[in-house]
Formats: sequence, C-alpha cells, structure tokens
Amino acid sequence: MLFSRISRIRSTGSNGCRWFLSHKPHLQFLNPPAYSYSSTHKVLGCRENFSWGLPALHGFRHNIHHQSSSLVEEQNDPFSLVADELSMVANRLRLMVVTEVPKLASAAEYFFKMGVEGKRFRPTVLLLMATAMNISILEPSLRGPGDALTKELRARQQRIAEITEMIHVASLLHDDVLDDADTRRGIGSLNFVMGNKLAVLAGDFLLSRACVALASLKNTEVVSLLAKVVEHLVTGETMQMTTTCEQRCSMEYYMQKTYYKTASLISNSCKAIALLGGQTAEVAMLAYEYGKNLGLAYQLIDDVLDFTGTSASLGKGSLSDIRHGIITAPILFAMEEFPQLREVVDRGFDDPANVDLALDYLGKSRGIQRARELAKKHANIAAEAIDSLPESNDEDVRKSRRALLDLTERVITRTK
Ligand code: GRG
Repeated sequence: MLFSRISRIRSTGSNGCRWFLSHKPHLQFLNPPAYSYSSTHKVLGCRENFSWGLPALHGFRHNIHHQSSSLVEEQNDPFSLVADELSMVANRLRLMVVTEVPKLASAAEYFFKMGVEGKRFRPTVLLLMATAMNISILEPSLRGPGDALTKELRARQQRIAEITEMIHVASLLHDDVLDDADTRRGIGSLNFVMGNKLAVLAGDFLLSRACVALASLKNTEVVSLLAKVVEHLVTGETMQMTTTCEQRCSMEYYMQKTYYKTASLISNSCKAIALLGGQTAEVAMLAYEYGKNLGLAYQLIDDVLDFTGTSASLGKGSLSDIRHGIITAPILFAMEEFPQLREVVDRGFDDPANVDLALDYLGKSRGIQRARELAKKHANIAAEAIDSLPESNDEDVRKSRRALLDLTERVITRTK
C-alpha cells in the first residue's frame, strides 16, 4: 500500500513535475516545452486575524450545534493544535536573535515581536509533521527507552521550525530591500524604517544565527538540506530578476522559480523533521513531497490573490507582480488562450495602459481558474503524501495528519 502510493506520487510529484526532472534547467528554459497542465482564524497568542478558515464549514453549520461544533473545530484547527509550541518557538526565536549591539538587536528582532510574526505557516506545518511521523523510529544516536529521548527529539524538531522561520524572515528582509518595499506584515518594512544597509545586515545576522542553531543539531544531512534551501532562495530570486523575454513567458521557468523561492524551504524542512526522527528514506520523501506540493499550491494561490484580492473579481488585488513585470501562472495560462497577450507582456508594464490591457485578456480567459486548478492539483498531491504514510493508531498522530490534510484545503481556499 505504502509503496504503491509512493510510486503514484513519483509519477506526478517532485520528481513528477517535469520542471524538476531536468538536470539542465537552463537549456530547458531556453526551449520551453508546450505546457499542458491539462475562517477567519485567530491564531492563539497572535494578535492578527488570518482568513485561513474553511468557509463551507462555517456556512452550513447548524445553529443548534454552533457552540459544540466550533469547539471541536477549534480543537482540530491546525494552528490551535500546536498553539502552545508555536508560542515556545516564538519565545526562543526572540532569544536567539539577542545581541549586544542595540541597532542590530532591534533590526533582528523586528519581525519576531508579538503581533508581527506573520501567519506562522511554516512552523505550524513542521510541528504537525513532527507528530504526524511519530512512528517510533528514533535516530540511532537517540534510541533507547524513556520520555527524555522523546522530549529531546521534539526539542530538535522544534529547532528546525525555529531555523526555518529565521531563514524565512532573513529572505523577507533581503527581498524587501531588492523590491524597495515600504510595508511588510502590515507595518513599515525594515528597509523603510531603518534603511537598506541595516536591513541587509539584519538578514545576514539572522542567517548566521540560523547556521549556529543548525550546527548544534550535529546532523550533516540536515545541514546540507537547509544550506541547499538558502542556495535555492538566492537562485529563485536571481531567476526572477534576470529573466529573458522567453523565460518570462515559460511555465516551466515559472514553476522552477516558484519551487526555489517558496516550496524548497518548506519541503526540505519537512524532510529534515523526518530525518531527525530517524524515519526511512521513503517516509522522508513523503514529508518532502507534502511540503513541496503544499508550497507550490500556496504560491499559486498567492499569485491568483495578487490579481483578485479577497474578492473573486479581477483588479481587486494589489497587482504588485504585474506592475513589477513579474509574470505569474494566471497570465501564463491566459497567454495560451490569447497568444496576442505575448506582445503586451513583451512591451513590459511601465505603462499602466499595458497592465489594463493584460487584465482585459486575463478577464476573458480561464487564466485565474486554471491557476487555481493547478494549485488544487498540487494540494491533492500533498494530501496523497500524507495518506501514504505508514498507518498509525495513535490518536495524536492521526489528529496531526488530519490537520496537515486540512492545511491542503486551506491553502487553496484562503483569501489572504
Ligand atoms: C537571505 C536566505 C536569503 C535569501 C536572499 C531575497 C532572497 C534571496 C530570496 C527571496 C525569497 C522570498 C522572499 C520568497 C517569497 C516567499 C514567500 C511566499 C513569502 C511570503 O510568505 P508568507 O505568506 O509570509 O508565509 P508571512 O509574513 O506570513 O510569514
């Protein structure tokens, strides 16, 4: 059972996505193949509200059961399930960035302060993954009876969640400098508030503290995985800012860049959680597949929301990508239906009239719908990876797996 599902994933997943198969990505990008990919929830301990609920569940809930069912929902909510640990991770992150230089200290802790911690999507996934794979196979060096070992393993897995969040925030700091952004997470971006130089240094500082934490795990495979992630972030960002006209219009290139910029971090961190837990290569691969496909689905929806915002209508989003000349899945799909759109894209989007023209074509096309469908496909592959994990009768394990499945729904129904 396990292996038949693994092979199903292999045929459609990481290795199943054609854009990851090529060992010569540049050649592939130069000559792209025809692309035919035929609740408001309150995070505990966090002051921000995020629309991560499932509207359908809320819409049809019978009034009489309102209180009890919302309690059950709350208990099974992915973020609530790990709320206490998320607070511990947040506290440790604040301690991990302490330094004696006052300006560096305030720059480094900027996005770890309460209320501006973001959605905490990555640590939530990683902590749930740690429980979902609690299949009692400990790393050889940790094998032995007793609760202390389980706690030690959990602490090491929490450390991965902390490192991942640090790498994520470091990349946001650098990204905002490159984009000259003035806001992030609803407040002034660090470059806007403290200047580019301090923002770059703060990003470097977070990366170096993440490296120290990583080294303390004394697991070279995990170190390699996360070092690769940093390389991927830099590669993805560079791919985005150095595209040729051909590459900008290639779905292969877009998906590869999306993997590097968004999905690599969560997928390799999920794999790191599995490796620390002493899981088999097959189980670690399933963890990786879950993270990769969840990350791809997440970014595809992000790219849709850039056009639609919270409503379904076009032009309600920030239109930030297209205004920056970044071509994403909805436009790429629209271009397949309306090849004339290619000329508009090639002219660039410095002229707002060109943005309007592209939006007209997008509105007439199935671009938004097809990008959503592609996100759903990836979300389904992520769900299959969870369903393929070795069976477990442990109630906590099952709950965490349900929560991971729940997240695959939420990524595609989210409006923020
Ligand atoms: C310094 C590691 C490092 C990298 C430098 C700038 C750069 C190279 C990479 C940019 C990577 C980047 C910012 C990718 C975007 C990833 C993404 C989906 C960000 C938004 O994540 P959310 O929605 O944000 O989870 P919150 O604020 O909720 O954490």
